[in-house]
Amino acid sequence: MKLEEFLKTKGTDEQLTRLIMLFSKQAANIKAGFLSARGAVDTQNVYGETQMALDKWADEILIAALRESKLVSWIATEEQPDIIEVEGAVNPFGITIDPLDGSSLIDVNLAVGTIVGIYPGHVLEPGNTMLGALYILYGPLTTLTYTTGSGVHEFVMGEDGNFTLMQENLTIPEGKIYAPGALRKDYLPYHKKFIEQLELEGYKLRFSGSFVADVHQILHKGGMFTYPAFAGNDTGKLRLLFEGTPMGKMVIEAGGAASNGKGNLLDIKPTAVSDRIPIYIGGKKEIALIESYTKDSGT
Ligand code: AFP
Repeated sequence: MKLEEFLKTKGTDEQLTRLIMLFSKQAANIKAGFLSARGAVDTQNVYGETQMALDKWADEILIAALRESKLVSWIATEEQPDIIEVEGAVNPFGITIDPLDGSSLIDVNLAVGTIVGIYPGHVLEPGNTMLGALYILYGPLTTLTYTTGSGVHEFVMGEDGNFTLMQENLTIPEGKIYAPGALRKDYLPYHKKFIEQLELEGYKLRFSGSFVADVHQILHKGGMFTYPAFAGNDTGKLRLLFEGTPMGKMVIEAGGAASNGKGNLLDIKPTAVSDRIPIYIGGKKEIALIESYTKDSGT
């Protein structure tokens, strides 16, 4: 079944359907850019990182498409310092976009993705107010996975650029994969204990440098992803709004959990678009374990 038909049969709100379809239509454009926009450009984003040409490309085409559609009032993207307000928008929706997560992997041809969070209004609100989330993964196949609060559903792009249902009602299985970010030498004691426990239980290491690809794998195979706080850095590396919240929403809707190590990631109200946060995402069992270790440590 095609994506649009599926959204209709699920009774998805008409404006949300249009928004999800807009992103699905941009997937082929972004893929086309993989061939034409390679290499780095010498500008920096708000985090002081050098932007790859393709990040800019994806950022620009998504913002242009959203502006033209007038489907959302607010657009926050990882590549822009300020939240964009859309003149004459027909919906009060706010949207967060990581145009190309894992961009350091582009030049070595590994999987990267676009992550989107959808809010009923402004985006500086806790994730539990979200209307939905989606991500597009550009791997050997291009897939689109979305939730609007009634299941997590996955689609695959065909040669014509349209998406067809691959898996309905995805649920995270029990599994033994762990994807740990940060350097082991910098682990804080409660985190070290957690990772050692997983290793003792036979968890296998799978960390690619693309959060969206790693969480996608865990959604299918079970286990957990973490980019923790570490020595000298109490927020970790990943962004709450662009990475943690939307992928957290996805995994929670699939029966898993998402945490900052102390509590639900979706309960946290951002203070700024640039907020970073320690992240633990995956199975309920693993997230309960790290939260118990954090609590015991009095952190
Ligand atoms: P980019 O989108 O800038 O490539 O960042 C990737 C990322 O935020 C996330 O996708 C990875 O899990 C993480 O960084 C990798 O970080 P390290 O390079 O520190 O392992």
